[in-house]
Amino acid sequence: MVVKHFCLQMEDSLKEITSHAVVSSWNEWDPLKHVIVGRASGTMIQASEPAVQNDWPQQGFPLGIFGPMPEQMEAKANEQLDNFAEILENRGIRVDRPVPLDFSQAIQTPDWNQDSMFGCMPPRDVLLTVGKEMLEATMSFRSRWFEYLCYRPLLEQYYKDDPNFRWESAPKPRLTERTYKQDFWQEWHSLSEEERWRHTENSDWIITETEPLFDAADVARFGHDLFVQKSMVTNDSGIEWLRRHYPGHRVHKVSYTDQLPWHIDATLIPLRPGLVLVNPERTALQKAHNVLFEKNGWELVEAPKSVRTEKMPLCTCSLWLNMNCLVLDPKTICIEAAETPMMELLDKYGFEVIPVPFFEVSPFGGGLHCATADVYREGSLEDYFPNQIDGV
Ligand code: ABU
Repeated sequence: MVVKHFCLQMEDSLKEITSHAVVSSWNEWDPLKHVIVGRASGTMIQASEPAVQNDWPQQGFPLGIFGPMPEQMEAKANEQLDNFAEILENRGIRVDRPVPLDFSQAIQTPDWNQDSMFGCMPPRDVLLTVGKEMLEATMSFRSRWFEYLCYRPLLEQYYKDDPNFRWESAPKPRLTERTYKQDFWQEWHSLSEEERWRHTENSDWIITETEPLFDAADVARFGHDLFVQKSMVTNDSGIEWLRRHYPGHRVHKVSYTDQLPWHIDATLIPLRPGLVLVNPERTALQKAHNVLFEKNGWELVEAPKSVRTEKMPLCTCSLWLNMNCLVLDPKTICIEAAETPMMELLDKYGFEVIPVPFFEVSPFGGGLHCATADVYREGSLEDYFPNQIDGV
């Protein structure tokens, strides 16, 4: 009798172990327990392609020249990434790292050839975790078409370990000439400021509506509500695809006064229920945007400017990376170590602020949020916007 009881108990605890959720994350603030942190190794100034025209003659990369990021820069970036991973691990968070490919290799599909890839520092661009699902984004640069492969060893493992993990991949885009507006960059460089703003108001950038396109980093997760930015890399069709893919969620299409928008995570940053960080230079183009937050009791806090006045060489991100933070739980947040005004602001709001040196990582694709992808946060799916309104 005793033996039978013991066996049943064993069975129960085994069931518990095997059904323990490895993957789950519904928002940007619940207690973080497991995360992916990117690597700088092998990152390239990618070869020109329709969507990307790097032109840095002063740094040895004039238009048309591509190649690996300088070795010393890569070493410093990896040092800061490793240090960040260690900070997280010391706080009891499990950290996984991607497996870099040879990004210097030329790649091809039946539709195109591309002379190089990019890298795997910013997993946030590629992987979108919503609940028990991780979704590989379509991406819209040819150089980033195969980037998901760096995360496959991890996703394969999560799939084995978690019987409830939903592993999804959005339709791989063709990225043919039809996906891009011809001569966009040439025209853009000849436009006046006023004409550029007109393009922005009309969300008129390089990608067409030929096929659904989105980067995962254009999505800000607030439980039931997903705010998705239309941008240089995310089109209407991509937002519609996300809407159909998440029928249990409300997908809000948003855009801001950002001339060449590229990812929402230096524009709209959820901090905790009721508190969202907003970019004072990027106001929402939808009048209903702020009303929706206010009607649901959210405070919109304007971010202070970065202490820096110059970006790192070879950096494609803006100085607003000071907003690109990682929330560890509703009371704890990682901020770039030099960004004192941001740290002081969040301290006033009751956060324990963890300073993380990260500026050297910026040329490799972003800040602390970009460099991570959620695997597991405690918490469940909640509705933080019970009062919906039209127009956003
Ligand atoms: N990938 C985040 C970059 C956003 C920005 O530079 O504004």
